[in-house]
Amino acid sequence: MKSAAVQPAINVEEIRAQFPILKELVHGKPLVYFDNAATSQKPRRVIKAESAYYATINANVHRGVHTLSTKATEAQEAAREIIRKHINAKHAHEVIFTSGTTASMNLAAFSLGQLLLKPGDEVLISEMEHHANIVPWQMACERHGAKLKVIPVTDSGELALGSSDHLIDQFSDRTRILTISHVSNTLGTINPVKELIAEAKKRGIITVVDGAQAIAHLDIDVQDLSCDLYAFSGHKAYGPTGTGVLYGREELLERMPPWQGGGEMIDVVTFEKTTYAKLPFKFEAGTPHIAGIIGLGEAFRWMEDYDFAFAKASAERGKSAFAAHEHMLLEHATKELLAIDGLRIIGTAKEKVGVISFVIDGVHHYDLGTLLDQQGIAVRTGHHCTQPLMERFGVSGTTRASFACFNTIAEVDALVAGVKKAVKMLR
Ligand code: C6P
Repeated sequence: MKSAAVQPAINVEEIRAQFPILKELVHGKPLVYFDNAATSQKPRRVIKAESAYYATINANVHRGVHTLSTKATEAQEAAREIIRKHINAKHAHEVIFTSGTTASMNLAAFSLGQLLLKPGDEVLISEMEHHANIVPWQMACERHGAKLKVIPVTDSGELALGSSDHLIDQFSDRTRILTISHVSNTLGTINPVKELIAEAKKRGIITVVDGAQAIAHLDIDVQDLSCDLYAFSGHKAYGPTGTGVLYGREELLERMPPWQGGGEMIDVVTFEKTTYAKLPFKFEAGTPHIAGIIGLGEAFRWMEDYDFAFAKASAERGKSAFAAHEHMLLEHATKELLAIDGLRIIGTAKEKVGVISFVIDGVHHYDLGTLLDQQGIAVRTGHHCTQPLMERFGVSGTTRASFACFNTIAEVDALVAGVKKAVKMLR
């Protein structure tokens, strides 16, 4: 393992060489991919691991005694173990495979709703949540007669946590669940989730973290955070689409009822009654995305090799070489974009990952995104599945650039030049 003190800057060219898609041309121009918050690109190792499963060991898992099924099961469970290690969960059975953060949140909201919510109870979220961390809880509240309460967001895009001796003024004696994003997909804000969780715990409130935008950028230690549940998508962390995880603390998962019924999640089925399988299988009904999960395991091995290994060994947990590189890109982009007349950044929190959202007077984000695409530059435009947050900032949408380890300063300069060119054409 490398130590933080001697950690060299990452070798971006070496990293770029591992992403085949970066050689693609878009409209005859080299691809500049700045839509990593929507989905990251995949290194060759991940693509190979997924196709090797289909080419050599394709079989269902936990179902057969034959050789291929045993090999597929071993490969899937090895992925579970590498993810356990990466997020520092106590047990591998606390890692539940899902199809992504959306599925993880629906599982959490359905099951915790059944377990905890009574009429008049409250679920606390924030104004910066992605729809995946709003709608499932709204549905659970409707089912159980509970209320959704919302922590507001400040002008800089941070949580307005109150000024009294309570860290969060919004906690009440009816709050049962706090569910909050670790990092905002639209603003890039890193929320103080560890402190929030500590406050919630003092009051016996169950805590859920949406880690979709944190998993590829921060060093996640679920025991250190002390959260009850932590959700993320594999495809935002260099892994395949259709993969995700819900981490849960063992004692809570044991108490939570299953979300979906079907094969593999049962112990004994009769027409009168079904008893459920042990963790994690109680929450994994049906055939999983085996190839994807194996690819996801390889994505975590890849991140461990190239990035996080040093962070785990350092005293300064939470820092990673990728994050430091992305932060440098963020600072450069912020400085250069702010020099453009009429451009305003939405989300200026002190603690941010490499996400930059902006609006420009007299320029529609959709037109800007289209003109950038013609220059080979991929950004996301629109509301980013955070409509209440757009309303808070009084905009219909933004243009968002989100950075990954393989992006370069030259690409940021191409974005800035592209924006300037587009503004001239559109104004
Ligand atoms: N945000 C974005 O462009 P899924 O789609 O299930 O993998 O992830 C949902 C999700 C949940 N929470 C947060 C904070 C997210 O950012 C996302 C996905 C993408 O910002 C697609 S909308």
